Amino acid sequence: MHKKYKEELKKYEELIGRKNEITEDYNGIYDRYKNPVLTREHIPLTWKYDLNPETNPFFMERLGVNAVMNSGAIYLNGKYYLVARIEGNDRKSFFGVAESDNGVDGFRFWDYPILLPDTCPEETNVYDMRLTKHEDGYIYGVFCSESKDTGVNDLSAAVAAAGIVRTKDLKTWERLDNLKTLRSPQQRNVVLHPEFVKGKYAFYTRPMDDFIDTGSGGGVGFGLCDDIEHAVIDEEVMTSKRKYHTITEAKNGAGATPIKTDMGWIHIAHGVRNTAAGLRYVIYAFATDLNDPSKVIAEPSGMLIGPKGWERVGDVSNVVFTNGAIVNEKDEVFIYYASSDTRMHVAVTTIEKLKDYVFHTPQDPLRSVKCVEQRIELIKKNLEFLKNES
Ligand code: BGC
Ligand code: BMA
Repeated sequence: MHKKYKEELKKYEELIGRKNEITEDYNGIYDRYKNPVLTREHIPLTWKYDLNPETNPFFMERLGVNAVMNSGAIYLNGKYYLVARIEGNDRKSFFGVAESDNGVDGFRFWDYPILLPDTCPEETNVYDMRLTKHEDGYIYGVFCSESKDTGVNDLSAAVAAAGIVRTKDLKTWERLDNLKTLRSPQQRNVVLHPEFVKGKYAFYTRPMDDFIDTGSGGGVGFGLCDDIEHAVIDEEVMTSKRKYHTITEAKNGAGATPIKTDMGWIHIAHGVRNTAAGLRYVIYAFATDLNDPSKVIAEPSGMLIGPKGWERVGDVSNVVFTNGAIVNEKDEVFIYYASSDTRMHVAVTTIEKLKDYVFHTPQDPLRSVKCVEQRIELIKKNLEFLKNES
């Protein structure tokens, strides 16, 4: 055995064994944890090195990993699972299952990454899986399946579609047909709703005209389909809309699988605006009606999570992105989010707090003058409250 192997293994075990702690960063809405829950250093050494000194005398990485990010999340038999997007040094992404006992530290990858059934010969890259425990008994994974756009003379032109797999144990994965949306040429950020709606499978979609530009796509869409094995959506209605001069101006998309509460479905999504420094991604929340999950019933103003401190820096800087959250039996909510397409973090809250946040945070009045009025009203109430208290 190479002596470097022992050294690196020791570092790896120390990293996995490291306890996480809550940061001092307070907002009352959630606790942000200090250490990332997954990084590229969490990738097992066996995935990167050839351990045999005869064929790898320098103990060199043969297949390096660049980043671990945008992870689907699911709670099964008391354990917390992330199906992470792992990006090799070759830019291709793939999925791997990491498991933890408490959801905030100790995440360890299973021995092998997931080898998806190779059913789409044109598919070049896969990423950002959302996991849905559906009432039909399966766990579905919906992810972005990306192929080269051969219709134009541009080497970087791509087509994004929603790939669908299902499993019962995160070990054996069955690949179904990619989702077809008859009215939208491209799809990314598609999420399967956990329950049947009007007896059909229901998807949150993100209609867009082009690979990057959502174009006429107005926001997070919603559509029904009869057959999950050959999923086709005809009509997409709008749920959370993109709006001028808000955090969703350039694009928005569904994130974690919606969380069911007695007041409505809570959605944790992402919003994007354009800046001189590129696209800025933040996380926001909204709620939809229990009986009609496409109908928005509450939309708190602004972002829930924005990139902070060193989270701002990475492969694609100034980005936080979520595609997975877990609710445990104590009604604690673990929001998993990646920063700057580089690493995974967790912010923890509860169902009670999330409901209070979503239903009692004022809406965005959309204009500065109205925002000041909104804030003055709060200050006035507070100053009166403080006067009466003293
Ligand atoms: C990347 C994604 C990104 C998308 C749009 C893809 O090629 O892998 O991370 O979200 O392009 O920019
Ligand atoms: C996208 C997403 C993510 C990524 C983000 C920022 O459009 O689908 O994969 O985190 O861009 O690069």
